[in-house]
Amino acid sequence: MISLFGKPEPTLLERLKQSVDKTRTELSARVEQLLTGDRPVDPELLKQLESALLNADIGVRTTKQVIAALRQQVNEHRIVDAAALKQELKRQIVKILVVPGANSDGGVASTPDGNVNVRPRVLFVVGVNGTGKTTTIGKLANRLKKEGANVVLCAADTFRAAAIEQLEVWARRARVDLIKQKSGSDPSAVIFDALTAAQARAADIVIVDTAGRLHTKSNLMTELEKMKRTASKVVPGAPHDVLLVLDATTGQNGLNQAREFWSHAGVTGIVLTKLDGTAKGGIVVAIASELNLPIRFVGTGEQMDDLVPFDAQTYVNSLFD
Ligand SMILES: Nc1nc2c(ncn2[C@@H]2O[C@H](COP(=O)(O)OP(=O)(O)OP(=O)(O)O)[C@@H](O)[C@H]2O)c(=O)[nH]1
Ligand SMILES: [Mg+2]
Repeated sequence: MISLFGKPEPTLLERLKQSVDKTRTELSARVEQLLTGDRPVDPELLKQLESALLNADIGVRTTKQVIAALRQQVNEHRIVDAAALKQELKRQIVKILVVPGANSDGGVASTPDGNVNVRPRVLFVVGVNGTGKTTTIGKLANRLKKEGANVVLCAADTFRAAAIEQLEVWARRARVDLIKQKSGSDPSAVIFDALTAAQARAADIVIVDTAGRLHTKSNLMTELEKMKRTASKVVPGAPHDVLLVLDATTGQNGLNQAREFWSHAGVTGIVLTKLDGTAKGGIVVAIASELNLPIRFVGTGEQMDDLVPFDAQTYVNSLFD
């Protein structure tokens, strides 16, 4: 693809490669070191590989699972050299990352059962404060708008000062509508307004920004439940998607957040942000493996276009090749 300035636009693989640069140096340089040349495939090699995976935040459980699968194949003489071991390592990781429900448009255009006719689709964006929810919504709105969707944003983070203004800036940039009330209003009331307005405007999708922090943690989950109930009263079946935004730089801590939101907020997919600034990109694998949740998008920077639909094979290639 050629951009306006005649410079070739980076491909998905190149962009992912740039963004996982740090993870790559950490993980693939070590894997590369271990798995090239004619090193014999022995228990010592598997042990070193195990510690390389652990360092990239793939997680203890997932690492053990991958290493066990590799060890079995080594024992059965199905893997005889380092190159074959690397191929099988990649295959195992892709297998973990391919979760039902993941697809190329990030899944936001259709319901999990593939029904694209529900209108408006309602998408909640949740996560702890500062992970990148509002930014992701801006990027996503821009993306969907470019694809021709009629997008409405809903400013349901009424708690943090300036949250509404921040979403307004993104709505202007992406040229989409925003429904808001004044700061401090009941988030569920804003959702009610937004969904009613979206129906009147025949919108295709409503993206709901939510607060990352309230007075207490139990408040946050209770509030989310209330917001979901309100949404379903206006649009039956809503929310159709609950995307959890996780900051990749937090590593294993992200996994704990994911667990909590998963059990309380009915998360249907993950957006992993700030992959451009971390050596902990391996957390992607831990999340997919432990929660069986699809990674829908990854954030690769602070600009409007820095959001890429997640593709397992491309991701693993960007890590290892
Ligand atoms: N480098 C990088 N920065 C990002 C990315 N996504 C978001 N950010 C930055 O992260 C910071 C927080 O982003 P917000 O979108 O405000 O996060 P939030 O989750 O809405 O925060 P709260 O509303 O306070 O809960 C901002 O400075 C963003 O520019 C990303 O993919 N890469
Ligand atoms: Mg926000």
